[in-house]
Amino acid sequence: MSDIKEGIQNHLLELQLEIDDIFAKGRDSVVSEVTIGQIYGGMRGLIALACNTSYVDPYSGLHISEYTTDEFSDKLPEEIFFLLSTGKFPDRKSLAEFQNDLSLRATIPQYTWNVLRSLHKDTHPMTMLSLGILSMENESVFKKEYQKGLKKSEYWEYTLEDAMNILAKLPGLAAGIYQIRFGDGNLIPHDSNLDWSGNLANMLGISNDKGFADLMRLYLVLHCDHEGGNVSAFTSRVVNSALSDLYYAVSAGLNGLAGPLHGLANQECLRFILEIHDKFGDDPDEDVLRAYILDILNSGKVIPGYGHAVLRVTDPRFTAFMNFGEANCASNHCFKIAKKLFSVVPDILIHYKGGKVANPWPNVDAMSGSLLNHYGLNEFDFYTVLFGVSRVMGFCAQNILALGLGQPIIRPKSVTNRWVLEKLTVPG
Ligand code: NMX
Ligand code: MLT
Repeated sequence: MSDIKEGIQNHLLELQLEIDDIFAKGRDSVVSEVTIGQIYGGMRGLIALACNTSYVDPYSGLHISEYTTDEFSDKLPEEIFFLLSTGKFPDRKSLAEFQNDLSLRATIPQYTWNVLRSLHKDTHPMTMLSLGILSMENESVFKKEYQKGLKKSEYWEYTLEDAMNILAKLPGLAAGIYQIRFGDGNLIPHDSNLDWSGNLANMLGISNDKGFADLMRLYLVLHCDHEGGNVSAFTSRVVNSALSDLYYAVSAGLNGLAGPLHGLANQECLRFILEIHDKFGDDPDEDVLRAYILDILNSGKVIPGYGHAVLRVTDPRFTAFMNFGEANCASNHCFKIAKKLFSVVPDILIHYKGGKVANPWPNVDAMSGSLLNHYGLNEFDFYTVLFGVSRVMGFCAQNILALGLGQPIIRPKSVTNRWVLEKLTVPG
């Protein structure tokens, strides 16, 4: 048995013991009540899911296992996937075994390239990523084994197989999409001497600068997971809870990530920064910037990269990117504008419309595009693909653990206005 599989097996046993203890102490205890406002308001703040890969604290941000963002941001993405799915970092031997296994599975079938090359030239790279994964669905080991007859306790093992196959192919798939959509269509081959993010950096063929490879590593680490309730992870889990295999679930999650209020915000951020640059130059006056931000708000648009459904402070992932920028691209014009926005936007959002914006602080998307711009990755339609490559680690780990813990199909109850009105007039 591979070390990662053994690690997951052990983690599942620990998690199951905790759940047994929780159930023994109070299976019927109430931990959250739902208001009518929440029913109509996207269920924000409603505690209704268990997810053990990661946890987002409103004030200290993303935690994976016991580690804060600061404490894991110097790791490799492969180590992070190990942590998400086993609760522990791998030792050197387990890491090498895992990386080697990924390397052996990296080949992408020709039919996937045929599908991607047949699309309209303006197809969004996120559509290509989602479709690329979905095109390989016939390869699902889980599906084949399920059709033969699988015990429920074995679901997670074959889902891990699918996860390994999908993760292994992601850097090549993403880089291939970049070449087909923005380059000359020639693919740079996978290099088994490079690690997961090193391969992505290399196959993109954008920059040989070590800083770019370092940024890809950091990028793939910081976007890996954000607990269970964000649009893409939740979508992926709901789809997989019907036992649709991981290819369906990952593709579905990516479709959610492609929305401008979620992952696409990173491309919107750079678009926004470039607009500011075009209008006001390298070093816009803060008052001019304030007036511009207010104009945007008054036209009914959101300020991309600001706000969050859970966080109530500056996203530590933003801070990690800003620190990287200070060290590696402090003179870049986009980075300087992103920094200036950080000193101007929160104060405006705090006071905007009587404080209706719950979190005026920047999220992960407010800074990442400026760093990519510095290294010459200027096709901002591609940015969410990078987010997606990383976030698939979270989708995979969340689904493996949920299946391993025997979680059932997800099916909350919805109600009609009439039902709510009756509930209000006839309480109880
Ligand atoms: N600019 C303008 N208005 C905002 C912003 C913002 N950045 N953030 C929230 N609001 C508004 C929001 O539209 C809502 O207005 P209304 O009542 O008129 O519908 C009001 O403030 C209350 O919303 P919140 O409860 O603060 O935020 P919510 O939980 O609904 O949404 C986001 C969270 C992240 C969707 C929201 O803050 C947003 O649209 N931000 C900009 C897009 C963005 O950066 N998304 C990336 C999120 C991170 N990611 O990578 O996925
Ligand atoms: C994420 O990383 O998924 C975003 O910050 C959105 C969220 O957590 O809701």
